[in-house]
Order: sequence, then structure tokens, then C-alpha cells
Amino acid sequence: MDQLSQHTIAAIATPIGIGGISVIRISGPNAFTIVNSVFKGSINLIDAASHTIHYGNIMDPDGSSIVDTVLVSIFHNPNSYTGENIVEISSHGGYFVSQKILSLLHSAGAHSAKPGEFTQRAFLNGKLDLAQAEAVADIIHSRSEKSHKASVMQLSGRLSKYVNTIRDQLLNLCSLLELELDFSQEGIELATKEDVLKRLTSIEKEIKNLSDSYSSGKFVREGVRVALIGKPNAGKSSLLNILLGEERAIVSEIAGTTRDVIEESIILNGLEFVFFDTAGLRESYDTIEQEGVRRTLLNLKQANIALFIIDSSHKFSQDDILMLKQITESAGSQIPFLICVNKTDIKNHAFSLSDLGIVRSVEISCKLSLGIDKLKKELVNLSLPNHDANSSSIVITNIRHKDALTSSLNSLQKAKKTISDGLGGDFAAVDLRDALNYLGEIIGLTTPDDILNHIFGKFCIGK
Ligand SMILES: Nc1nc2c(ncn2[C@@H]2O[C@H](COP(=O)(O)OP(=O)(O)OP(=O)(O)O)[C@@H](O)[C@H]2O)c(=O)[nH]1
Ligand SMILES: [Mg+2]
Repeated sequence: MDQLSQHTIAAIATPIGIGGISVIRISGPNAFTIVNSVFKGSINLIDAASHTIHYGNIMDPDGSSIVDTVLVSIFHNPNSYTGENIVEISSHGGYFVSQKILSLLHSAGAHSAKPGEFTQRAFLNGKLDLAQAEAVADIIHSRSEKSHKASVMQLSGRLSKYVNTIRDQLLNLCSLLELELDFSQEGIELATKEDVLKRLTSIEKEIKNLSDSYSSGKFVREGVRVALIGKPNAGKSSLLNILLGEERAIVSEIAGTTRDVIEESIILNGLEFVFFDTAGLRESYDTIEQEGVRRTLLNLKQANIALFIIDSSHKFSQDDILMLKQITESAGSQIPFLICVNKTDIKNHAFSLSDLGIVRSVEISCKLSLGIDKLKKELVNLSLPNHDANSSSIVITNIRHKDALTSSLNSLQKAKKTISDGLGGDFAAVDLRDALNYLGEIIGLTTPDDILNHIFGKFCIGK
């Protein structure tokens, strides 16, 4: 596929602001002539070899004054990021210079690049498939070791390759069923029903495993949202501060100190955790505190893990049990709860959490910094239950990929049912083609244009 665009586009690829250098990227058929018209150096850029760098000045249109001293990198089609002719101008950083150079390039005929247009061109020119293109954006946005690693894996093409091997197996099976239809008059059977079902089951398992990897993959990409909840004075803010290693939230012996939700993140085992310190849960006549409690409950609904903090210097009353039950119900069963028994340094009352059906609990003391490592370990285990530090297995981190796999799985299961019910292979073949198309959406083979535009539209300008 060769869809080299007619237009030459330009954009600043680095963030606007004070900095050492700024990079302006130009891609398209006229990249060399456009830059050459504003550049004065020891070489005519039109004659410059690919993958070379040239020192020179960007000049005002009348050639009388220097706008900036720059380095210009040249990449010839097709050996460039977009597959087109590319020039990258490294200018001085700052608010003004790069904007000024960009406006000169526009005057010389370059069009403004749309968000993600460079990567979109790379995709359209076959330099990257869609999953790889998405990985480019993920690398830029990754904030933790694990999300970075997953994005690099995806950019390297490992996910795409794996999806392709599943597609190949499906394609073979589909062709077999379709071929058999051609011979249906003669009653020739190319594969037994059992054999087809066996092969379908094995493909189904592969798709399902990949799809299931999203349960940890979404945390890898987006981080894990942990709500710190409990009664006033339980020590929620103290725990937040200990986890962050700084006095972020106000701690006091006055019940009802925290009102607004405080959000901060840390990295544990290469995974990002976003903690939300919330207002203590209790009946209150204070309207501000009531609002705080409302926000706590709202936060709980959006959390991936609820850390329920208990003050063990007080008796765990029937009211506490009731509150715990109520919030567990309001949060829904899908959120894992971890009970944190705090203030063990002044623990006064023994209570059995297992009587309440609570299996996961950690004893801590914020005052003495006890049990904090164990708590961190529990949080990681809860987020990545099949966590293996050295695992190189393929994990999907993108909801779009998950949705495509789910749809593929549904079509495949329909085909399986048709075959096991002894109905026509033609019906099964149609469902298998659907399953194939859904898999193709992941790598961009069968992705509708509006979805493509949506994906690239979320990129930053200059990427
Ligand atoms: N002895 C002891 N005191 C603690 C411990 N953790 C917190 N405290 C004290 O308990 C009181 C309340 O702590 P906070 O962290 O403000 O409690 P909170 O849950 O955020 O309270 P609200 O914001 O009012 O809901 C403070 O006086 C803390 O110093 C602990 O492990 N041991
Ligand atoms: Mg607090």
C-alpha cells in the first residue's frame, strides 16, 4: 500500500516552552524544497543524502537576517518515520523561535499537521500497523516501568505478530470450510466435525487468554485507582502521607479533617498506583462534610481497589460492620476490598475479621511505619494476580483491542455452536469471517475510517 500524500505537513514535535532545543518536523513530497527555501548552510538540502545532518541558519524571507542557527536532519522516502521525505529542524527552544520557523515554513507552502498525522501517514504507508501506531502514543504517555515495557512490546510488533498467527489459523480453517462447500454436492468431507471443533477450541483458548490479559493490562496502562476509606480519624491521611513519603495531607486528631478528595500517585513494582484520600464516612450535619462523604462514595465507585482503614484502638462496633457492609454493597462486588487495621501500636480490641467474611487484611501502624511493605505487596498482588516479575507474556492494555477480541470470540463461539449442532458449514464460515475481521481491526486491516480518525485524533500534534 503506497498512499504518499500530496501535501507536505509541518508541526513542532516538542512541547512549547523554555527548553534547550525544539524540533520542527516536516513530511511530504516538498519537504526538502520547502525547508531549503528558508535554510542557508554549506549544502543545498535538495542534494543532501538521506540520514545526514546539516548545520546552517534559518533566514528571514528576504534573506537579510538570521532567525536561528539550526541543525537539519534529512530522511529520504521510503526510509523515514512516515515513509515520506522528512526534514527535522532542531532549533533553539523557547516560546518564540520554533513558532517563527513554523510560520516561515507555512509561508513556504507547508500545511499544518493534524494531531497524529505523521503517525497516521506512517500507518497508511505501511511503516507501522495500527497496534504499533497506538503503541507510539502509549510510549509517550507511559508513566511507569510496566506501561513503558508493554508499549515497547506492542511497538516491536509482538502483539501484531501474535494476532496474525491466530488469524492464520482461523483463515486456514475458514478456507477449509469454504472449500468443502464447493464439494458439497459430491459429499466430500475435508475435515471431520471433531477435528474442526478441536481446532476451533484451541483458537478460542488463545483469543480468550489474550483477552483476559486485559484485566491486568488496563492497570499497566492506566494505573490502579485506590480509594482510602474509613471512619473519621482512622488514619487515612496518615497512610497517604506514609505511602507518598511526604506530608501531603493534613493529619489531625480532629475527626472530619479531610473534606476534599486528595489524589496522588506512586510507583510500586513498576506499576502506577493513584491513591485517593477521602473524607471519613459518618452521618454529619455539617453540609461541607456531607459533601465530602458524597465525594467519597462517588470515588469509591470509580476505584479499582478499596482500602478500608480501621482504627484498632477503638472497638469495632455493630455500626462499623453495618457501614462496611453498606459500602461494600454500594461499591459493587467487582471492586476488591482490602482491610487495613491501623494503629496497631495502641491496639486495644481484638476482633475477628474472618467472622465478617473478610479474608484480606493487613495490620499496620502509621505512627511506627509498621506493615507498610506488606500492604504495598498486597496492593501489587491484588492488581496483578498472575504477576511474574520476569514474565514476557503478551498483555493487551488497550480497551479497543479487548473489545475486538471479545467480538471475535463471540463470532467464533457462534461458529462452534453451528458446527456442533450439525448445521451448514456455510453459516459457520460466515461467523468465522466475522471473527477474522474483528481480529484484523486490532492491527488495522479492517478498521473503519471513522475509528482510524478517532484513534489518530487523540495523538498530539507533531507525532
Ligand atoms: N497511635 C497512632 N496514631 C495514629 C496512627 N495513624 C494515625 N494516627 C493519628 O490518628 C489521628 C487521625 O489521623 P488522620 O490521618 O488525620 O485520620 P483520617 O482518617 O485522615 O481522618 P479524617 O480526615 O478526619 O477522616 C491523628 O492524630 C494521627 O496522628 C497510628 O498508627 N498510631
Ligand atoms: Mg484525613
